[in-house]
Amino acid sequence: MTYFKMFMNIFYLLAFFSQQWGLTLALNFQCSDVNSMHSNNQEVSSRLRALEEQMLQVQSLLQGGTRPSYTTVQGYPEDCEEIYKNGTRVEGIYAISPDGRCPFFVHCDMTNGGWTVIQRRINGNVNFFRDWDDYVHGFGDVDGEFWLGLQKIHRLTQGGSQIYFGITNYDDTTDFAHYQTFTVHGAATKYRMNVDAYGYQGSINELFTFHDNMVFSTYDRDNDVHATANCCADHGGGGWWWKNCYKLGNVNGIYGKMTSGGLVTVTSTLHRKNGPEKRRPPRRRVG
Ligand SMILES: [Ca+2]
Repeated sequence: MTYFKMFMNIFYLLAFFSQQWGLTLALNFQCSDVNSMHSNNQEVSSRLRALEEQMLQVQSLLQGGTRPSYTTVQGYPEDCEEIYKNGTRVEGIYAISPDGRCPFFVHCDMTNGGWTVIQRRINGNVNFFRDWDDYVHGFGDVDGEFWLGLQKIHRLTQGGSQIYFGITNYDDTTDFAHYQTFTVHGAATKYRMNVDAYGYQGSINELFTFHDNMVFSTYDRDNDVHATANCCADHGGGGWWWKNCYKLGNVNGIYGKMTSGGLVTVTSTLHRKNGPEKRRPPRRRVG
């Protein structure tokens, strides 16, 4: 490569990043929810991670690859799966927009095909004993422990999604539970959740459909169906689609604490990914 070509390529890279950085800043001014989960330092870190993804796309372009074909507003990918399918394999933080509205940052797990992580607990540093507003808007750090927030989870899952629970038990053994159908509805429904056992795969018995069609509860919003108990407050204070009270799970409960009546977890991760088909599969017949 001649010096001239190298200079032109570097100039092109700088121009592209300048354009993308400006776009990100402009969008952040318009979208207050983008900033809700992050301190200033965390935001700078997240933006740099997002730029890493953009850099990989530019490198592909310079090497004769195809132009990125993200489908949503102003070039933001719909989710981690779309980033993965465009050739990126680097796990980390990326900006996405699942519905063309304000983009936000997520942690992408790229080891199994591009999963968008919606909850993560790894060390107990983040308090999950939170009120309704925190569970709606999200809390923690997407580079560490966090709950992404019901509004964003709704935006991610309303078109159809799968969910995968990666679980580390109290005795350090691991389990998983993978559902083909998972949807969280909007605020007007109190973020009602639907999950289906059709196609279930897991190392544990199928438990999550116990919570099918439940609305979300926090310690200050008792929306469970238990007439006398506040399931959330009585089981560690973590928000969930409580029923009367839970099977799977208390994944937002007290970190590392063995609790009665449910799955014992110290680490759990939920993912979102587009389902192989958008239509809801038929319910499995039970007798
Ligand atoms: Ca109750």
